[in-house]
Amino acid sequence: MAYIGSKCRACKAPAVIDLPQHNAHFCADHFQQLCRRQVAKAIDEFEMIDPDDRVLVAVSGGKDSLAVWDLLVEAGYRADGVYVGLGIGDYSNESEGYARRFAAERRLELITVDLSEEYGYDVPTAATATGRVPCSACGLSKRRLFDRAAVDGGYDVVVTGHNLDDEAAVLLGNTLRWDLDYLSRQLPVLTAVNGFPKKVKPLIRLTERETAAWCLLRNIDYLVEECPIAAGNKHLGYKAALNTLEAGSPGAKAAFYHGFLDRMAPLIDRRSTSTRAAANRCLRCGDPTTTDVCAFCRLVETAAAHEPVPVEMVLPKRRRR
Ligand code: Q46
Ligand code: ZN
Ligand code: ZN
Repeated sequence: MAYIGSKCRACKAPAVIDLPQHNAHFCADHFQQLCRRQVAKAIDEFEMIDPDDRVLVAVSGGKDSLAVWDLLVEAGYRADGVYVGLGIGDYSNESEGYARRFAAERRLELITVDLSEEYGYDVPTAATATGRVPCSACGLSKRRLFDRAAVDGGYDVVVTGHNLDDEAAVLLGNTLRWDLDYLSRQLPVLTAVNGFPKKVKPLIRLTERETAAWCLLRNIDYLVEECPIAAGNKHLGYKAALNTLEAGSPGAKAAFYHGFLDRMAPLIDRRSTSTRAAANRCLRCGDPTTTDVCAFCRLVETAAAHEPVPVEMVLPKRRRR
């Protein structure tokens, strides 16, 4: 995959990737060094992980979560993985296979949790039962199950594979609505509070093109297919808009997101009304909540009482046969 005639900025060997935001090409070795440096910089700058922390990586079987797990293990962190079976048809079956193979080939510990077995519902059923877009029920379920797995397993920190594209897209959505509450919570580190584990995003300095290239160069086999029920997820449109800007102004995406973290986030700090810090306790599960029964317990009650819904019923219309 060498770029014909292009040379690595660091060593002048044939380049395998061009990074317009760095105005440079890199060979395989120097590209990997750049990825390691970017992850180490994010971890240091935001005090994400201590060297002796027990780390739990939320793994989906996609490129980002497998790349961050690989990068952390390579850097010497004690990192296990957790995979949540969401019941999204073949997509879930395949993604679990990728996560399991990655862990088995590297002799890493992978915890698996199945939403249907543990709580009696899956994402298609939850989306239908609540009448909301699938990502809403899915995100809430994943957050809770990752938190639970971390607390039950005695882990110090939960790592997610959110990359620069993900974070910039969420930031654009929050900014378009000037949602100060969400903006004030959009930080790459959530501290441990009220029994919730610390959560961090070490890939905020890498784009999804870079995490894909990392996987390719490191022989990491990942699920390329996107989630079939992601439609309705506005972030896909925000990502496309940012990619258009980036094509015309390389580095715009990073400047937008990191400028927010450097200059805007400190100004709106402490506005957050996150349920993580709420004083009330859920009557069902005992977790912090601003209402009597937390959003997750309400979701479980609604979804588990509903007839199981096959994934085909929640596919966007253009994907149904
Ligand atoms: S798995 Fe779940 Fe994602 Fe699919 S339903 Fe949405 S949130 S898109 S990362
Ligand atoms: Zn080089
Ligand atoms: Zn609850």
